[in-house]
Amino acid sequence: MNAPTTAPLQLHVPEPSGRPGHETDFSYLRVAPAGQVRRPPVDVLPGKTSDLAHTLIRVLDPEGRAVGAWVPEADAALLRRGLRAMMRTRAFDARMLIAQRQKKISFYMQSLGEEAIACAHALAIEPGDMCFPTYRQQGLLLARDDIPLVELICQLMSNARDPLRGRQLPVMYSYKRAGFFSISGNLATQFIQAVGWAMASAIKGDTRVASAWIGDGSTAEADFHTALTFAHVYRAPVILNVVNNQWAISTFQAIAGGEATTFAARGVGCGIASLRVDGNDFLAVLAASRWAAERARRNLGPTLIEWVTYRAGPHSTSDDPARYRPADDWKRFPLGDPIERLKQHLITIGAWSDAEHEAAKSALEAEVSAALKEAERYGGALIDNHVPPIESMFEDVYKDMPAHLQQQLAQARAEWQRATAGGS
Ligand SMILES: Cc1ncc(C[n+]2csc(CCOP(=O)(O)OP(=O)(O)O)c2C)c(N)n1
Ligand SMILES: [Mg+2]
Repeated sequence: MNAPTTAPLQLHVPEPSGRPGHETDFSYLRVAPAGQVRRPPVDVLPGKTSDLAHTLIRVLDPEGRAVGAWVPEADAALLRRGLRAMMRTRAFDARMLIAQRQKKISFYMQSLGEEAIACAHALAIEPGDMCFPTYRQQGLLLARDDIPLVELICQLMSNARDPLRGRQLPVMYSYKRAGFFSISGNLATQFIQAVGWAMASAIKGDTRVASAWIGDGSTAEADFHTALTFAHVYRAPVILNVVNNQWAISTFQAIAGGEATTFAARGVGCGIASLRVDGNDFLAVLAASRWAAERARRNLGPTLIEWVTYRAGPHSTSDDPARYRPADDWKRFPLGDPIERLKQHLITIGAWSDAEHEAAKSALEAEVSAALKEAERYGGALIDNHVPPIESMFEDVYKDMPAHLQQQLAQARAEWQRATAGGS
């Protein structure tokens, strides 16, 4: 007897629900109304957070009111500070994008549309905690008053005042004093580094916690899964942030596994308490970040948070999103614009006005322009062909330069002199 016929096997290849010229259907997002999701105590067992990993924690309702169990304690002064941090980040990004187009800097990456995540998180962690950011968390630095804008721009220009002395790509900052670990371009390395740092903090009996950052696309890297295993097994004091901005350059988040389940659900599967949060809701980000930081600091273990947001700009200055998604996607994104939403909330509670908003916007734009002007005075790789001294290739690796590097430095100096003298 013949076996019953079956259809040929085929693979499922996820596709975005929108493409250029055809609107995105955002119903795939699994959005919950504001105020609907429960807030468990911070010592909840990880396995009991499964529902929180499949829904969406939101605080701000469509009218700008803060509702539900996740409303954080935050006075108007703190919220105005948060709004200013987001506006400053956006003003900085916008001006640096223009500077790249003007060929003052070679490369830039914006965080347009995602500002609430880093800016609110910065207000939820403590001095001494260490973030392991990707290139899209500049808000962690711009939310602070102790990192001069001029210095950031000098890094972008690789000029004489670049604190990293031209050794890092533009935007790959490093600020130990601000708890901002050197950015690595190798995606997902942040996760294993952060978990290792958090484990070391616990081994030393310290009180500082780590915060790891990764994008939706990068969760497909093995490092992500290795980090979850170590964080779970040793209950490392770490916050595991997954920024799901829907895109990894031109690849839709479903290709990294966001279609049949959520990124937050990865955490629960690994025995890690997990939340899925509206990343464009400043109050929700503040509340969830505090919840996770408290768990880490009280030695209750790691928390994974999926921040749902939208990468409103191109991936970088080298990308053209009009080729792979509808141009008006961000305007139609159901979670809106984080700045507009917090502004509306502050106006609703009588702590802000349109006039104050416009004045703050102009002042921040002026601050960024003045900083750019000053940074330009120190030259730059594209402005005056600034080349760092050859010694800088050999310095800062060892405390005392070993003999073999001293020899190589002498040789490099001699060859550099010959090459530059030989041109005439
Ligand atoms: C290990 C590794 N693979 C590939 C790249 C190239 N790359 C740089 S950014 C990027 C997309 C990352 O997307 P996602 O993780 O979603 O972060 P997003 O840019 O959206 O913030 C890729 C593939 C890289 N830098 N490192
Ligand atoms: Mg992404």
